[in-house]
This record gives sequence, structure tokens and C-alpha cells, in this order.
Amino acid sequence: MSHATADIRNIALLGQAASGKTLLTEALLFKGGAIRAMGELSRGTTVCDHDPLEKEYQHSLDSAICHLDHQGKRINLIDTPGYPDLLGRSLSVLPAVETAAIVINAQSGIEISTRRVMDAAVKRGLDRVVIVNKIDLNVPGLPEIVEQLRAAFGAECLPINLPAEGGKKVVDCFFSREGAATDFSSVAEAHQKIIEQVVEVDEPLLERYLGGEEVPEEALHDAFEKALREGHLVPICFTSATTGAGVAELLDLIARLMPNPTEANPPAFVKGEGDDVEPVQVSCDPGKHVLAHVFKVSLDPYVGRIAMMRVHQGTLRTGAQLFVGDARKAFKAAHVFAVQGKTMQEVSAVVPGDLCAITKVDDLVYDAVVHDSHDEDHHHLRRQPGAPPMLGLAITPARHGDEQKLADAMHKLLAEDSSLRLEHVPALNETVLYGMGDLHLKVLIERMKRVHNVEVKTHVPSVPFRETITRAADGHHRHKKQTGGAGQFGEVFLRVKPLPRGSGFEFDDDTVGGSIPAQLMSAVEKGVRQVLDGGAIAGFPLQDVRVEVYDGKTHPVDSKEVAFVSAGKKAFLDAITKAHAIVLEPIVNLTITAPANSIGSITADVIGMRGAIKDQSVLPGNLAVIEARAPLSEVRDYHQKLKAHTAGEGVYTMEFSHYEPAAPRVQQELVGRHAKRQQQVEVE
Ligand SMILES: Nc1nc2c(ncn2[C@@H]2O[C@H](COP(=O)(O)OP(=O)(O)OP(=O)(O)O)[C@@H](O)[C@H]2O)c(=O)[nH]1
Ligand SMILES: [Mg+2]
Repeated sequence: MSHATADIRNIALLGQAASGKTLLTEALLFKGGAIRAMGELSRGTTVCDHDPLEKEYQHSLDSAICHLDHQGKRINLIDTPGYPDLLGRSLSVLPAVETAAIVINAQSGIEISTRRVMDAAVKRGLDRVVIVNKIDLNVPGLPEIVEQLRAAFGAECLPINLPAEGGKKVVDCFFSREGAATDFSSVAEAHQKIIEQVVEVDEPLLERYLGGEEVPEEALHDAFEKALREGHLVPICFTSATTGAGVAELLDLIARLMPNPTEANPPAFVKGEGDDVEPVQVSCDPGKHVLAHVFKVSLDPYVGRIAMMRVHQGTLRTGAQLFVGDARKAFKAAHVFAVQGKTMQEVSAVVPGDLCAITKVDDLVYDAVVHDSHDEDHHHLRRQPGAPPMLGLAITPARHGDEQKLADAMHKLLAEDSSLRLEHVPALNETVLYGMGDLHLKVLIERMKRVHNVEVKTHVPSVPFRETITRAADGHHRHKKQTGGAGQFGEVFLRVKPLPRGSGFEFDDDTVGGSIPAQLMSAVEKGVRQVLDGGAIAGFPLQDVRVEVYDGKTHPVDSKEVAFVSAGKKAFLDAITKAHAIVLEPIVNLTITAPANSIGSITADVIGMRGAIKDQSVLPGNLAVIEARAPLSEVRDYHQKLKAHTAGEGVYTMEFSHYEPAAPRVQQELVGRHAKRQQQVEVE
């Protein structure tokens, strides 16, 4: 079926794990006639949770795309994982939609994940709707959930329908002014509140309304879109994915009131690189150049790479020549697909605002911009930095000789998942994979085994300690070798000075009268730098050091580069042994969000880890936000600790703050361990 841009609705379902997003998506697909029967989560037969691992864990592990047609509208749904570890994967699909539907479990009310997805949707300027699901459980606290939502996210959260008959059905409150009895509040009250909220964004409408005139609901459409777009209205609706209550009403709401791609805030495209970017306007004009954005990449063992795209401008036709980013060479979109969970159906054209997939193109990585003219080179979608991945695991291949295979698999996984980071630490010869939490990394490692056929061993990564000096000192070395023929000669006098924390390394030529000529000076610097990585006392890289070479001697024949590399190295070693080197340890900032009743135990725990509390506050919805600071070496397993303190509800972000001298106990231990290692090397 072909559909125009104005008939498209793109909606991502987000929110806490087990709130029913996947089952609700299934219910919507069923009610909309896209599937003949509802699949079952426990059997892994739903459209969105089709992966064997999803069946095993009974949680969505990745986002899934599907669609249905209702009232002549094409409704694209993206079901996302709610598990806190996988939030990065969920939020990465937001550039594809106009509407974020935040699903809440009626039994548990607002949770931390609710707040995080709500914040992310606001930052992106998305229209929002809240869906309170599982009303069949007839929980008594529904009015409190509405109040909680308004306290936490603002008075703009207003019911647009209400449950009735103990959650057996749902009654519309927008199109109807009065109606049947509801489980709480009333149709008339909810109707009045929502209409008043809508007319507030439109001066002439407001005047008509205040003048006592009846404004027909059709006349409210544009104001409704404006209110959604500006975050002045966040409708709340009620559903049961199991009984189907409220599902038809939700479909009608989506088709009649939620924005089409031209009605929401436009996507934040920019042109240029780095800080030097300018916003660019894209329009849903089907005749303009094609501009599409890759919002998800997955790797299918049979199909290969699948890139999901949102077309933002122009019409993407099968056979088109397309460019990825700033590439000169085009690829041909030989096949373009509409996606229904794991099934893909070939289509001939995709209009602006719609979603599609292209397979087997390796350059299509997450966040890539695809276009059909060089006019759109250097176009990007403005990034919304998310929480950085924090839980690190050092990985090595389990089988000898699998290094390249592991590197290739990692490369592919990184392209799929923007909430992953890989870091190689040469000083420690460690490759560390950072993810959002235990489950995230566990699933990846299982995928690596199942899909990429590489088994890995993991261990807790080492802490990146550093060394520095605490006072200035002089160093000198004369390198002289006279063995038979040509000799080697070089002599270097230098001074080391401590630099302010975070300055790194500086090298300065302070010689006068050319006592060391330029090309030999670079040999001195080379020698000095050879020492930096290995450190002075504990084997960690040296930083915040300035080296000033102030004198030297050359020999007319024997002054070769090697001689000055060696003299520089040894003069530097001479200086740092006198410069009172110390070990520095990384300090991190932590922002912890947790239920308010766990503040006490969290604070005590942070202090026990040599940390300090910088700030704390309580947010509506009984959530505490604690800002703290602690040495990285103490918080590497904080994930587990926080889980234990908060029954799994707490989340935190961690970022590097600065280096500080390590505590004396830590210093002694590290220096002692290094000395022992050196002795062993000497014995061998
Ligand atoms: N009683 C009741 N149970 C529901 C309803 N919707 C979902 N469930 C159940 O809640 C559990 C979680 O449902 P899912 O659809 O997997 O939840 P989800 O939000 O997709 O969870 P994640 O994928 O982990 O984020 C399953 O056991 C469902 O059968 C509902 O409306 N009523
Ligand atoms: Mg799910």
C-alpha cells in the first residue's frame, strides 16, 4: 500500500522493563489487522521479541520495528528494550520518530527508567504520550499514578481517556464531552481540562473559548499539534495489552491526533564538522534530494548487515545511487524493504517520513546519513550525548590465534550499538569493552559466540594509574662508546619540572649557542619519550612533566642519533629519580539516581569507598539524585553494590574528573608490586 507523508505516524514505545511494551505492540498490530493472531512472549512468537536470547531472558534485548495500517494511516511502531542496561540502545532509535510513547506499569507507577526516557524525549523535542498499561489488574492506585505523573513531569500530563468498569474498558474524553461512568474522575472533567490546555497555545481559539463559544474538536487539531510539539500537553491514556482494553482507543488516538512527520518539531540536521556546524532545514518534500538517517544497524546471521533508516527528505527509490556521509563512491540501493519484526518485504519507493531497511551495505553504520547528491555532503543529525557506557570488561580471545576474528567481531558490534565503547590501553596491553551494565555486556558476549563464532575470556580491567613528579630536578648523562672503528658520543644536561595537573608533557630546547643541533635535539626528545610510558616508580605512564634541555656536548664525528637517544633517556631517568615521583589515581564523578529511601545506605557506601558526597536532592516521584566523587579503583564494581542497595532500581553515570595523588597505602602497594616485577625480570 502506498501512503503519503501526511498519513504516516512514527511512534517509539519506551519505558520500564516489563511494563508491557512488546505485548502492547503485539496487541496494536493485532487490532490493526497486521497479524492474524497475537503471538506469545513465553514462546518467543511475538513480532518484536523474536530473538532466541529474548525468549530466554523474557526481555526485549534490542529495538524492533513494525507497522500497521489503520484508518488509512501507516503507523510505524518501534518497540524498545526497557531494561536499564539497554537504555542506550532504546534511546538510539529516537531520531526515527515524532512521538515517544512512554509506557508505565499500572502496578508499579513511575520508576527511574520512566524519568530517563521522559528526559531523553524532551531533549529531542519529541511529542510525548504516556500509556498506563495493565489496567486489567484493576489496581486501586490509578488516580495516584496520574498525580505522580503530573508532579514529576508537569501539569501538562492530562488523561485523554479514562478506564471504566474496573479496567475492563476505556472511555474517550477528548472527542466526547460527557459519557459513561469512569473508574475515577469523569469524562466531563477530563474533557474540560484537556481542551483548556490545548486552547492555551492558540490566542484566537482561547478568546473564542473564554467567550463561551463551543469550539468543535476538528477546529482544535492544529492547536493540539502545537501543544504536543511545545510540550504543553502530554496526553495520558490507559490500556491492557492482555485484554485489549483501550487498544482500539489508542489506535484511534494515534491515527487522529498524533503528529504526522510534518507536524512535529523538525529533525535537528546540521552541516559541518565539530563545533563548526550550522543548522540546516530539511523538508518532507518528496521531490527534493534524498536525505535519510540510519537509526539502527543489526547483524543477521543469514541476511548479514541490516541498516534501518528513516527517510527525512525526498523519495528513496529502489535502484537509486546513494552516498553514505561524505563518501565519493555511491552504492546502489538494489533492494529496499519495509520491516515487520524479523520479516522484510521489498518495496519500490519510500516517501519522506517513512522507515525502511537496506541490507548488505557495510558502510551503513549507526548514525550514518544517506543522500543522493553531493549537496548533502557533511550533513549530520545533531547528536544527543547519552549516558556514557561505564561498566568495563577486559576481553581476550579464548582460543589462541583468534585475535583478528575478535577484532572483526568487535568492529561489527560497535557499528550496531552506539552505547558500546572499546578502548585499548597500550600501557596495560588491555582491550576493554565498556557497556551500560551486566546484562548489556553479557548479551554481547553471547552474541559474539553465537553470531560471530568467537569465544572470549573476560576479567575486571586494570585501573589506569599514572605517575608524576613533585619537584624540579636536574639530570645528566654522557653517552660514550669507543669500540674499534667509529664511536658514539652524546652528552645531555636537562631539568625536569612538575606541571599543573592535566597538562600532560612538555619538552623544551633551552640550549644556547647550538650546543645540541636541532636534529640531535629530536633524538634527545625521542629518548625522553621512551621513558614516559614506563614511568619512574610503579610502571605507569608519567604525566604533567616538563623537560628543559639546557646544555649538551657533541663530537664532530661520533655524535650520532643513537647516542643522543640514549643520553636523553638516561639523563631523564637520572632527573626523575631525584624528582620525588608519585603515583596518581583517577577520580570520577558519580551521579546516582535511586529511590529516596536508599539515600542513607548509598551515602555511607560512597564514604566507605574513600569518596565524598557533593550534593543531593529529592525529585518528585520519591527519587533521590546524589552527586558524588570517588577514586575509580574503588568504584569499579559499583554496579553490583548499587543494585544491592536499591533492589536493582538505582542507576548511575560516571565520568572521569581528574587525577589525584593516590592514597599512601595505594602508593606503597603499587610501588612494591612494580619493584617485585622488576626483580623478577632481572633474575630471568
Ligand atoms: N496483566 C497484564 N499483563 C501484561 C500486560 N501487558 C504485558 N503483560 C505481561 O507483562 C510481562 C512483560 O511484558 P512485555 O511486553 O515483555 O514487557 P516489555 O515492556 O516489553 O518488557 P522489556 O522488553 O523487558 O522492556 C509479560 O509477562 C506480559 O505478559 C497487561 O496489559 N496486563
Ligand atoms: Mg519488550
